Amino acid sequence: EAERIGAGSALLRGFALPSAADLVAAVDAVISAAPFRRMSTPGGQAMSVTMSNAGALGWITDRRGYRYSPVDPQSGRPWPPLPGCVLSLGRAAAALAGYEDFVPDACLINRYEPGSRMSLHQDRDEKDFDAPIVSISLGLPAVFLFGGLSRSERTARVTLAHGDVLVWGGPDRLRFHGVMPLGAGEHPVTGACRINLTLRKAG
Ligand code: MD5
Ligand code: FE
Repeated sequence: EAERIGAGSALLRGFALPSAADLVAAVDAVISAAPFRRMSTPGGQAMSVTMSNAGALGWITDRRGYRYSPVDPQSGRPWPPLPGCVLSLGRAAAALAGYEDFVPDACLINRYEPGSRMSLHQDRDEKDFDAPIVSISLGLPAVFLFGGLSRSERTARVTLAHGDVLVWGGPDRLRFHGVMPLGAGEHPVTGACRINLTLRKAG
């Protein structure tokens, strides 16, 4: 069932399909309190992906750098709580991949429209690299790039479709990765976009 991407990772195809409607409703509720917004890199470039967060901590970027914040800088209020259906799905996926005690405190929500992409990077803003990251894909498919531990290593590509769940941990936690520009399309559940939820232990 689980496809091994690397020694510490597992691709669970369709694992989120049974709860996809609940997940989309949960995202809608989060977004009504903390709308998707376009953030800028420390260098001043607007990202093409729009983002929001749920949980005790949320990932943000601005001129001062990349970091986690307990409050939404746009509202000054705490991020909406982590939805129960997201938490239970993420914990179940982590357990299937061999991470029994995953207690995420952050959920970054990325929204890709046609043309949106994410360039090759590592996720290094979390305190504890021993905890895995669980990624849930909803809506339009995307080509995901996963590389090695150095930027120059060649990347492999895997298509992530609606309902796919990826768990990254252990020796794969710090791999370089990115997302190719999203193709045009219309998905019955999300419309003309891809939504990616990443559950993290940030603090
Ligand atoms: C996405 N998001 O599809 C991806 C899914 C991000 C991001 O990359 O930072 O918001 S998370 C994929 C991931 C996380 C941690 C490690 C690895 C991949 N990896 O080692 O390849 O929007
Ligand atoms: Fe990332």
